Amino acid sequence: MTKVSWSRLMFFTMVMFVLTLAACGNGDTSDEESTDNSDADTEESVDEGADESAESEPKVTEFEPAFPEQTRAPAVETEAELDVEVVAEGLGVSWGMEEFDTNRLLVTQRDSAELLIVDLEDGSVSDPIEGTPEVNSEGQGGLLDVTIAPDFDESRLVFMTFAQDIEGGTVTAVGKGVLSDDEASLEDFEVIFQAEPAYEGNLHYGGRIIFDDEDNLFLTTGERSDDPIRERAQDLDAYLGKVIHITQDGEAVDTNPFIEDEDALDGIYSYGHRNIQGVDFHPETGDLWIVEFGPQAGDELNIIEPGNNYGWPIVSYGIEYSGELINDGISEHEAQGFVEPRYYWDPTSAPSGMSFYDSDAIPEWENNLFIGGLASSYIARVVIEDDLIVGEERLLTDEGERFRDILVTEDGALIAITDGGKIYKIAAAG
Ligand SMILES: [Ca+2]
Repeated sequence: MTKVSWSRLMFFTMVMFVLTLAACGNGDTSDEESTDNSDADTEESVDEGADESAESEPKVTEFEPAFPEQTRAPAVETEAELDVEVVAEGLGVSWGMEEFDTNRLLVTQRDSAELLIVDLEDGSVSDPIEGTPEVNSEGQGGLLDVTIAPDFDESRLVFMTFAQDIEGGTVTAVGKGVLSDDEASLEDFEVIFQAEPAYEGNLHYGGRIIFDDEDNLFLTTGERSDDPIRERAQDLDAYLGKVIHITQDGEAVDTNPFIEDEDALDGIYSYGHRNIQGVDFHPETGDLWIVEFGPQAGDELNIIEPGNNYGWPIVSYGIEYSGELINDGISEHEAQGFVEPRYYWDPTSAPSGMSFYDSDAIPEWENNLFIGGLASSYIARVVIEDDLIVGEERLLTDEGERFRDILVTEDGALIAITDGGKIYKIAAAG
């Protein structure tokens, strides 16, 4: 295991800020994948007087927020002493994880479609679990998220999302299988849901899943990126660009908002989203929060309510990668009949997986939201009061990693997995 000094992490923050700007400004149309070479000349030009906070960076767009707290929150800094440890490294793109047993994680490998068990105490990594599904691993596809059934201790049910080949292209699919007692295989794996229509493309699968307190699943999808398919995010007869609410058998939950609407798909819970890779319930309010990847800037934090339209691609606080305006260049959501994001980023935070800190192990972090950044190469800590974002901090800025997913263990450690195949553990010092 490798120990990383926290002060050293903070020292190189500015370096990564410069790199982030370089990565964001390159006009690459493949947002998620754009920065694989961005770490090249890292350790140059440390500007000691620099401020790396969200509030002081140059903006990409001319848009103004609908309310003052909607973007560029004041910088905050964790006061507690923290230990940062690389628990495991050398893995592939690690996309999703779940703590299925105390300090033991199920971790997906996106490209190889492997499901692994990682022990946080000794850093050991298991052989791949047999019985995982066939995936399409082109582009942003592959084996994506993993979670366990609420009654896992009895049922041993594991749920996963993945990009699947079907007639007409690929879809975001959800499947489930039973983890064998020896933890070596997933048995009776079956696909329970496919977010149709299929599309011949390999971008924007969304793919996070989370159980609610009635033991049903929320699934997030993407709108498959390309113009015009992305316009299907607005359509209620397509599962693209949606939050979807299904049972453990893949059926629509019978309280869903469009059940009575014959022209709408029953599984849809909310719509008008771009690419949602982060979802969690606020520990205090119980609200469902998501983070969605914007175009160039305009990544959004949203509180999801049933039946609501979040506006993509009609309105956005971001612009096209080409620099052109999106649609008519309208940012304000509410005036156009859409839900305003609670928060948005300009420039981008390239947000992927996220987790609320629902432990008291680090008291000042309680109910804060932690979001993994890809091209941005940091973990965003977001402080929320009364559903307003009142502070933002950037963690692990000098690591040069693309942070793909975040979880908080039962012991209150913050775990981050990366596209570079590392597993970080951040815990209170001592
Ligand atoms: Ca929106």
